Amino acid sequence: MFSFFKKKPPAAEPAAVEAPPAPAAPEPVEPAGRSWLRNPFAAKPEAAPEPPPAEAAAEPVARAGWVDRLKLGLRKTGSSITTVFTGTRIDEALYEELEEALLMADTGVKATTVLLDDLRRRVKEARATEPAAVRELLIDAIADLLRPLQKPLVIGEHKPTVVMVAGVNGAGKTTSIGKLTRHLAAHKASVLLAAADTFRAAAREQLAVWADRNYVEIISQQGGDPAAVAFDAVNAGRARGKDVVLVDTAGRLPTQLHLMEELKKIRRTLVKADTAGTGVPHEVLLVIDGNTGQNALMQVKAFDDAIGLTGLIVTKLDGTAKGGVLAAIAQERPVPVYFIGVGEKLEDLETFDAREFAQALLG
Ligand SMILES: Nc1nc2c(ncn2[C@@H]2O[C@H](COP(=O)(O)OP(=O)(O)OP(=O)(O)O)[C@@H](O)[C@H]2O)c(=O)[nH]1
Ligand SMILES: [Mg+2]
Repeated sequence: MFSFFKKKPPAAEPAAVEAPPAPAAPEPVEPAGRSWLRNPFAAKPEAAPEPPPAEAAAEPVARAGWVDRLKLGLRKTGSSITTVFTGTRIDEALYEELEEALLMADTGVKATTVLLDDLRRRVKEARATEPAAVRELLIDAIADLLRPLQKPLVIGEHKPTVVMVAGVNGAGKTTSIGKLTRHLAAHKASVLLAAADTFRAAAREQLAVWADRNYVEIISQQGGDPAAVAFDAVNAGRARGKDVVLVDTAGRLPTQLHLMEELKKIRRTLVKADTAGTGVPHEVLLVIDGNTGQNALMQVKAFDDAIGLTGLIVTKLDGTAKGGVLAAIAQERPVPVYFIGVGEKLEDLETFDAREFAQALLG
């Protein structure tokens, strides 16, 4: 699974979990040299003990480059917040400046208030006297606020695991699906793509390119009903014994009510295709563009209300993104963030770590 342990249906393989990376034979590392995706699909030693927690020893090294890219992307936010701590005193002016900087970083009024209250409490408790110490305490406060969003995407519990992907136009849905496919395929998970964006030929072609590149199959239909494509894909995924079915959908705004109805229909149809009653779709992901600021929170709420989200992928945190919106999401609609996109390249998709993000946010 896209997490750090494997679950399988109990009857098929009781208590089967992924083996921990033994020191003598470490987990195979993908070409890009990262280790965040453990292979749940490769054969494992019979008497494998329980796996260690996600933070295996090699993890910090493997993730270092990604954190740097994230820092670079969030540098504007980082510098405007850290400027607040360059003074010599912890006073009301500092808190006021900080409030302004957090609001500018898209943190939103509610999360900003919560963070500032929490920070004041931490400063008091730690008896901090230097503004620099406040910066460290703010990292702690943000990390704690974001922690409920830190959750791995689980692949492997059901066969196939059906993942529906939605979002506004151009958020990065298809690219993120491509990256996920690449990583899943590289780790021997068999993937089937569903081009449930049937209206634009370019959309189908874009997904087909990803399918070709990764040697995975695709279910596609010109101008057909997106829900029918999704339905076919689940059946085909089951018949062909695929591990994962990724359903790409057309971009739409929450205000386009007929398109939101279509999205609900795709979801309902996926449920109907679930003849084995395993809970299809197992994951309903929203892809949000990290640059959309507070609007991203509105998107999360609207799509969650419409189709019941299980996770988020936040893309484009490498550009001019401010990043604070994750705090707003954590405060107001805590849907887990499975992945962060920090570029257009394959390796620019990483799992979300609350503390790393808080550190990157504060430069
Ligand atoms: N810089 C950057 N660009 C990204 C990232 N993710 C996606 N993109 C780019 O964003 C643009 C749109 O990506 P798509 O994957 O086509 O977006 P989509 O949500 O599928 O778009 P529609 O299907 O048209 O709604 C492309 O140019 C991608 O290369 C990212 O993390 N960082
Ligand atoms: Mg697309």
